[in-house]
Amino acid sequence: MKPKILVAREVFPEVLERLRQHFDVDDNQSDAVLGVEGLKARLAGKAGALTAGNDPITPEVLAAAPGLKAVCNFAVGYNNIDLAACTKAGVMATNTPGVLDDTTADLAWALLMSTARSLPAAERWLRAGDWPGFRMMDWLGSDVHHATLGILGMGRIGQTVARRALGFDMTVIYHNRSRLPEDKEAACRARWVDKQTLLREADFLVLLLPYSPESHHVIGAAELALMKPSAHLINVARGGIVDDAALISALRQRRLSGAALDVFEGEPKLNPGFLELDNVTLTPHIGSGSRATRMAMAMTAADNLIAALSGQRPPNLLNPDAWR
Ligand code: 8YV
Repeated sequence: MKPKILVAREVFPEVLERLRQHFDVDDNQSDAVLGVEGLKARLAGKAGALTAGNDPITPEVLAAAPGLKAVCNFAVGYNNIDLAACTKAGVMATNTPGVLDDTTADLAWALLMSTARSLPAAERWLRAGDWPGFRMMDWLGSDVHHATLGILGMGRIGQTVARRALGFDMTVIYHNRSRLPEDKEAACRARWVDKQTLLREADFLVLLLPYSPESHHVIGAAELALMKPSAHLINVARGGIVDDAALISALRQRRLSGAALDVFEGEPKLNPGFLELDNVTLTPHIGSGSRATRMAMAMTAADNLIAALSGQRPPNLLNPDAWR
């Protein structure tokens, strides 16, 4: 008999097909968000699960699924998974590092360019029929070329964003708990600085750190106050890293020129303050959203699950202590 698994969200048919070769699959192609109660009900009797970054794998969910051996996120972030609780329950947890670096870095750049030149607001203005023709003073943006790019969180995606800055002749500075080895710094022509220097000097500050209790509100009122009034903030990492209320206040008072955000505190709900502002670009958590990358993420998660339930160590195991 094949092991039973849950695919907690909609995935490509090719992924389901691959999983069905190995498992008895309970799918959720209607894509209803299951939440804690839904997961508890659907995970009972299952040996494994493919989950999205917003499926909460809590101690309560784990307690309802005593047969569970592996939870494989199709996301690089795993703040939805209580890793310590998984380890305690002997459940392997995996993520999908690497496959989404370029696509997420591309979106970071799209947002950076977008906020630099107020593209969404300018387009709304044009669509509304408000464009009277050329005027010298309309939509005066910020130059990206030769500006200083600051990156907070210099993992794989941060480095990928940095390498793209070369084409814009930018100065690149970064802050990370640990400094990159010299060859990696050289590859992205980036210089390590302390956090205060990063905040003070960046013309464009891109956030690329994982969410955890330590990174909660890493950018709040005090940090925003250190930034140049001409600067732009770009967040493609996680909601909660930025104090959204403090950001709205800074943008409203033009203490910060602009922001571009793909992630929000409490998403998919949005602080309504954002909607009143023209100096913010808003996208619905689409950092990894190219067809090829989403397919690679889902297939990577499937590979992890197949390995985990066939007695092999999954390639992207997050909690080695759960490996039996
Ligand atoms: C996912 C993400 O789209 O990988 C991550 O951490 O935030 C996104 O790429 C999302 O979490 C769906 O699982």
